[in-house]
Amino acid sequence: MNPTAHEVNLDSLVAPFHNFAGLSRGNVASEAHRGAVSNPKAAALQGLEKMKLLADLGVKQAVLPPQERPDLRLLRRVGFRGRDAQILDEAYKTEPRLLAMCYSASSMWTANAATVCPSADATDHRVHFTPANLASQVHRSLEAPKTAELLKAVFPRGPYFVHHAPLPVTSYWGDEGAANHMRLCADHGAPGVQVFVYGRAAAVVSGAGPRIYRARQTLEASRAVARLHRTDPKATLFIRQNPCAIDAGAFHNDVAAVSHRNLLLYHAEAFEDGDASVRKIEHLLARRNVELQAIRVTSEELSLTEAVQSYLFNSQLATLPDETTALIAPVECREMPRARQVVENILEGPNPITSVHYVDLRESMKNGGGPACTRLRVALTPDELAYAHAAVFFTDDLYTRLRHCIEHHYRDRLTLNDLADPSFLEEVRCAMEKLSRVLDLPL
Ligand code: SUG
Repeated sequence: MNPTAHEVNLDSLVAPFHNFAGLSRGNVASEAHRGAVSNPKAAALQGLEKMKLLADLGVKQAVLPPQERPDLRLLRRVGFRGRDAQILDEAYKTEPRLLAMCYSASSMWTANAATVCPSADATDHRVHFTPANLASQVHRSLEAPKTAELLKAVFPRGPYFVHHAPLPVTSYWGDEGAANHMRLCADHGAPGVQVFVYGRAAAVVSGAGPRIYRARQTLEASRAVARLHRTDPKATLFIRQNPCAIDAGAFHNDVAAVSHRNLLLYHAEAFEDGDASVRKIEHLLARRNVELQAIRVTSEELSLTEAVQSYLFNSQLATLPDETTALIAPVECREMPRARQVVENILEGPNPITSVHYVDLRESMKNGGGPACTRLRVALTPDELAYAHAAVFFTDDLYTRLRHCIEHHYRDRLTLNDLADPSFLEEVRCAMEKLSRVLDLPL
């Protein structure tokens, strides 16, 4: 037990080529904004301001650089030839959707970067990382190799950190990372309960699944990650997302539920067997002498559709220095009267949440990414924290330098046609180089 452990929030800076290509099936916001004009500058500043808010609230915050795109290597691998400009031109003319896949800024949703197991939960007492293969979609599957490299750079191998390879990239092991994983505990440094939330069992052919969309996370992937992370089987649970929630647009569990320490904020329709899942979590936590504090929001209070529109359950929960808990909710929750009412009820209810901060992440939200999507939580003891790459930790100076970079090197208007422009590629390369210097991480 290490009660002084901290939870670090690792966010990725939004890339200068953030765009709306409508690539994600089952993600209603992404599909609805296909072809819209994006504002990469606003997107990056919105993400940065959210990081600053968390840092100012006393949460340990760290930043990853965006991943380099377009993935020209992939385009060459599938037969495009010539100079970079020719490849862009040819791909744009013949397979514009493929060009958009290679130019996606999707590494900004760091909750999907990996699953992390803190040392308190691993039987070998080390911190385990498994980058998510994101096998369900081409544009996201491109992220895993670089994610693995970045995580190794930030959490160097040695006495504390263990890095596993992403699971094989096939739909059998579809792995979406921490967005389909919850950890409940009394304190970040105390042994907790690991909850893997899967959408489908790849090995089971029959049975009722989502009717409209395909579930992304498989039980097989969740089991593999739990094995790799050496979690205690007596403190590990595998529960299934409600297929109806997936069909309503909750493509990841974190669109319908969020946990923090012993707190679970969830929609009554989030899990397939409803409250039986929550009782299982409660039972395992009780074995650790921890009492679950569950906040259940019913469909009468907020329908699944409203949950997906407001992204209420994609709020972040953060323990403040005075031990109260803050809800970091998207501004959409303030604007939708029924979501706002739920927030107000939560603030008045018998639970540790006493404050709300509404954050504007509209650019990310238009692609289906709310506050919780943009961060990967890593619980670290002081020794583990001291071993991590210091340059990525948020300071006022880092904030100022990143802000300067965004203001000078990011466009405020980007269309899908711009992706074919070789001068835009030059612009992107220049911005990426500057960012990698600020964060002292390789491109
Ligand atoms: O995988 N959107 C992402 C959003 C990920 C949200 N993450 C969590 N819920 N943790 C996705 O669907 C849209 C890209 C586009 O359409 O261009 C996209 O990939």
